Amino acid sequence: MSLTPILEETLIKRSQQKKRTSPLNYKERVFVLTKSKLTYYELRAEKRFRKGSVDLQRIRCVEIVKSSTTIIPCQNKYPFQVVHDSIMLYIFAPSNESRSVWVQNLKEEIRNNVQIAAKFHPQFWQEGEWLCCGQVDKLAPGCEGYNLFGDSKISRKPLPPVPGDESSTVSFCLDGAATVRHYQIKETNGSPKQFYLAEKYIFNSIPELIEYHKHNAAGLVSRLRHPVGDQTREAPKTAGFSYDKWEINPSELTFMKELGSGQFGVVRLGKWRAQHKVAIKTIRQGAMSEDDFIEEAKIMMNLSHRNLVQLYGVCTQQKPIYLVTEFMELGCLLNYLRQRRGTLGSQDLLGICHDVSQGMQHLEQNGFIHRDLAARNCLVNSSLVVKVSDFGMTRYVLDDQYWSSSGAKFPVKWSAPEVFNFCKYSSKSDVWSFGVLMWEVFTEGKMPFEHNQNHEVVMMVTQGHRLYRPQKAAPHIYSVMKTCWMEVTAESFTASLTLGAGVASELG
Ligand code: 4IP
Ligand code: ZN
Repeated sequence: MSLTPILEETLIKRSQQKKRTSPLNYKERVFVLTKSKLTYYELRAEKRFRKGSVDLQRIRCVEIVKSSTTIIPCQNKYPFQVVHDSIMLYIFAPSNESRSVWVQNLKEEIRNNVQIAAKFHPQFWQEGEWLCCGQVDKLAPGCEGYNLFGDSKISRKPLPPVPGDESSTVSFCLDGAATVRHYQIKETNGSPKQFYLAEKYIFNSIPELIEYHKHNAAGLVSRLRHPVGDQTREAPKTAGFSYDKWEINPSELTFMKELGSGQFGVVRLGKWRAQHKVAIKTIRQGAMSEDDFIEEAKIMMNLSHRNLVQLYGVCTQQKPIYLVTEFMELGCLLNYLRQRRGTLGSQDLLGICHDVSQGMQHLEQNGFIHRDLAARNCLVNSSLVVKVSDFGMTRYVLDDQYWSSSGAKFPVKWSAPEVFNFCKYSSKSDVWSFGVLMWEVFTEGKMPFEHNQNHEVVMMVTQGHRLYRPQKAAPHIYSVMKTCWMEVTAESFTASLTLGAGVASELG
């Protein structure tokens, strides 16, 4: 009975570093919570392999990790901690809702434990230091009182302010995102009255209180960032003062081997803070319209999905500027397909298309157009997950051979007619490119229209000619490709790519 799962979800965990020599890494694991254990599994080829387990009775604390000022080097941005014995297990959920559900259910299961902690650390143990209190001993006592049930509201939706009480509530957006927090301004009993949000920080007036907490979290979940209703954002801070959340301090980057070079310049493997592997793109001067990109980078950083290569941040306070992204061990999908020609089964090929369609669906749902989807712009990681990369980036290329439809580098063979004729981009034109990408996958990396030049392809496609059916593509797979190449009726990604669902059901 106690084995019935209460919760089950794929989350990311940080290695617990039980030994002093343990590596610091982040792994995707299927977590299963039962009445007695929290167990995590590796998912390989649809099979589960048990990697580890925590006895619920040994857990001393479960709480969210406050991380608004920390860069999180994995896709899931909502961390929580499970402290068992003296070990910290950090788990990263994909959304605030997911995190909230896990934290609340875990708390519920451990409520009768004898060894609940009296104090805990609200932030990460990182690089030999507690980020919350600066203590350098991993076993140093917690710096904040732990209240098993008092604090869990933090990740629930905030309650609306009490009517007539607005004057004493501050509301603000957290992380520039959709989450709004309401804090009650409390008053001291003495005379004259003083005001506070967090008990230890008391002020003579409300403006002083707000000014202080605009710059200091001091006991709140985050510092006060943007007053609700005020859409004007602070301008990015300049170098040497402080780094905004899309800025990465270049002195924290180590450069390692060269991975290749792209449209904008050389890409290198690197490490952030000496530990997290990242890809660092050095932007060649004159290759990119940088100011426009930097604006857009703020939006791109918020696009997080298992099948999108994550942009972690940028270094823009020096020349050349750098883009720091997720590192994908196995490189670009096109080479991956070519190198494994003959070894991949139809299910593998379909799985690749499915990954790409999921990433693209997320882009479409966020109103984001890729404009250059092709196998060369997808990457593969060591877990064989395929992710879409370089979305929207062609807009910042300064080389007109690339973006002018008659230019030699324009991706005509991946383009819908309205793109090569009128440069009319949309999610529908992304769907067209997706069809060509499927064709690349099922031919294991062939060049589309390999015997034709760009201007011939324009003619052929205009006259209704389409790519042939690859041998490995069953007729129903080929018909999905052809649907992507229908000129008039091409639907949105989500609709025509019921494919997302279609492919999934293929995968059984
Ligand atoms: C491993 O690194 C994995 O991260 C393990 O996680 C982790 O185990 C190990 O930490 C860490 O050394 P490599 O994959 O590079 O070997 P998982 O078991 O999920 O694969 P735990 O479960 O303990 O975090 P240590 O502390 O056991 O070494
Ligand atoms: Zn602390």
